[in-house]
Amino acid sequence: MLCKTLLTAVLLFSVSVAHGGFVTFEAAGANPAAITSTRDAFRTAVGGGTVAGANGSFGGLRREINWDGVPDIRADPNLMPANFFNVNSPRGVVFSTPGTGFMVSANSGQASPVLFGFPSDLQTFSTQRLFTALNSPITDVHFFVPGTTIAATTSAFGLVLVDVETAFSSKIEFFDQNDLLIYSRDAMVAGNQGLSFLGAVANAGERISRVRITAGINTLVANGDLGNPNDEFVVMDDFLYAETVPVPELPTIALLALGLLGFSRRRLRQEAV
Ligand SMILES: [Ca+2]
Ligand SMILES: [Ca+2]
Ligand SMILES: [Ca+2]
Repeated sequence: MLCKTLLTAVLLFSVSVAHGGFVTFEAAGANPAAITSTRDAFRTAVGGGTVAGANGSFGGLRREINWDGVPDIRADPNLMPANFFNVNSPRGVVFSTPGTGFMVSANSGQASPVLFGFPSDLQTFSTQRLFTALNSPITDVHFFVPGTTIAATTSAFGLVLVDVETAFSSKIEFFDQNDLLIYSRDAMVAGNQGLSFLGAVANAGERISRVRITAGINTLVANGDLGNPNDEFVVMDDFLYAETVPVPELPTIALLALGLLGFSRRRLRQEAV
């Protein structure tokens, strides 16, 4: 009986991971107003709140990163450390990229031009800073218990993309703890200088261990300098995600399961005798 219960629990868990769904939130348009109601609906689905507390926290239920509080010394032309939002401002995310690092754009009055030097292509959703990987369109987002190295997962992630002009150029992908792809969605086209919101919320208990953002095809090399002037250039603004939850230690679960199985086998043998 115990064996059967355990097996059923394992099967249910597997089914929910493999076949669960996500609710998508998406919109695109020429200005912030075009995507604000969709962003607000995403916020509501992940716990609500409109005014951030310390470290971008909304009541302990979700977080946001709008890049705007990053100090000048960590902004264009300087790199932003990949772990800035788990160390300097602990929000439970660390970035990686096949490229050469990360940059947030300058505020007006800094030595570097604003908007990464592309005022005719880019605009902000939240003023004034934007975010991008350098020399790659790919940013991977890894989740942690904020301020620690304890691996964590989230149940929802969304972001604002800037200047998506061609279909299938930009997307988000979610991976579970086994690095299996559990969600993928292309961003809506917003046109030159436009804004796209794209996010998804787990509705069947799925846990997101990593988010891969593909922002366009082009790459920013430095302020005003693209990898290929002819390719689709896309950068990012606000990130929104559900509060991270620590990953259960697998050895503990495995030991518990093995212990239960051993116990039930002993009982079965005893009953048979
Ligand atoms: Ca453009
Ligand atoms: Ca911003
Ligand atoms: Ca573009």
